[in-house]
Amino acid sequence: MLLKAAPDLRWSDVTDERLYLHRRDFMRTAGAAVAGAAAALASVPAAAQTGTPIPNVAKSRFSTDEPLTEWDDITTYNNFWEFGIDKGDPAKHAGRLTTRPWTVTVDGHVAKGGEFAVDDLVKPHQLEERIYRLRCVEGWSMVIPWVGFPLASLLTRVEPTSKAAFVRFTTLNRPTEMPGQRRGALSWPYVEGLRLDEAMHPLSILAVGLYGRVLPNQNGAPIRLVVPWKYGFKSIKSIVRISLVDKQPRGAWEEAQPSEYGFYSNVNPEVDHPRWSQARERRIGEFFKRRTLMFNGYADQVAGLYTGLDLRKNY
Ligand SMILES: Nc1nc2c(c(=O)[nH]1)N[C@H]1C(S)=C(S)[C@@H](COP(=O)(O)O)O[C@H]1N2
Ligand SMILES: [Mo]
Repeated sequence: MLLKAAPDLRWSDVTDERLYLHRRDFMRTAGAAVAGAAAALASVPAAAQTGTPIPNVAKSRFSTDEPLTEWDDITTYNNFWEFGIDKGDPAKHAGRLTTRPWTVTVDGHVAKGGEFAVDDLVKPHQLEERIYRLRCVEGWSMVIPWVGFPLASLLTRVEPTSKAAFVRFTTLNRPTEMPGQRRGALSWPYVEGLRLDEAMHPLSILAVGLYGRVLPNQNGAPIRLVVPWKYGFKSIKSIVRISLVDKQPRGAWEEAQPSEYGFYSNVNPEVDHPRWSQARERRIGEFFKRRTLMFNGYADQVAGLYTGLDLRKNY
């Protein structure tokens, strides 16, 4: 049941802005995949691809229609501790990260694992725009138009075996390009995990872009996880390994502070962080705080994953 992308284009192909807009118009009116090749500039260095428009992005019924957070806020107010702990550090330092060549190893309890060049990993999948709320455990939130594809379509492809119960994700470990990794703020590399059924949920995506453009490094290029009903730290950036495992993985934050950060990390306004309330949040760009919603507003879609689980204990 894997979706096929239009075979003539790669998500990382370089096209110029007008061509991109024209393609979108054409798709809207013709309602068909666009034929013809993009002006691919294979020799353009990876870093230059950041911000490049991505062709053939479909709309998704899973998007919220709330107003979008501005590009400048999404790309300059970041948590990516590999580049420093201040919100402005990732935008300052992540430009140095080399994102090609980049391989993602898929291993563990899978029949068809391996080491994949990131573009090969992405290519078979129909890219979609997914406008999701993101709620950081620190008490702020954004509305982000990601470009990505369901994690489930990748997992289905690699064929998890019956022993696979969880998915463990690992970020790149490269202190030469990630100055934060030369300090011990967290234990590196950053790791996060999901239960297999959470990973297979249609809302869980791997993102490669935002606002229709190749993902800026500070947002987790070349590929990052987005799980919108969980606190933002579960949405691990710059992934190099996806492992199907039988034991519940221990994430970087759980490792650092197990009394404050649990495995589930579902957004829950009724369970306070030990040092602050989680009842309200500040939407970046807005002045007044708003009420935080259970499962970040995705309860209708995901509450069923947790029936029978005590969400106060399993925070
Ligand atoms: N590897 C890695 N992934 C990470 C983080 C990090 O420090 N390192 N921070 C997390 C946190 S706390 C949040 S809120 C989101 C922020 O994503 P954004 O900067 O794209 O909004 O990324 C998450 N993914
Ligand atoms: Mo966060």
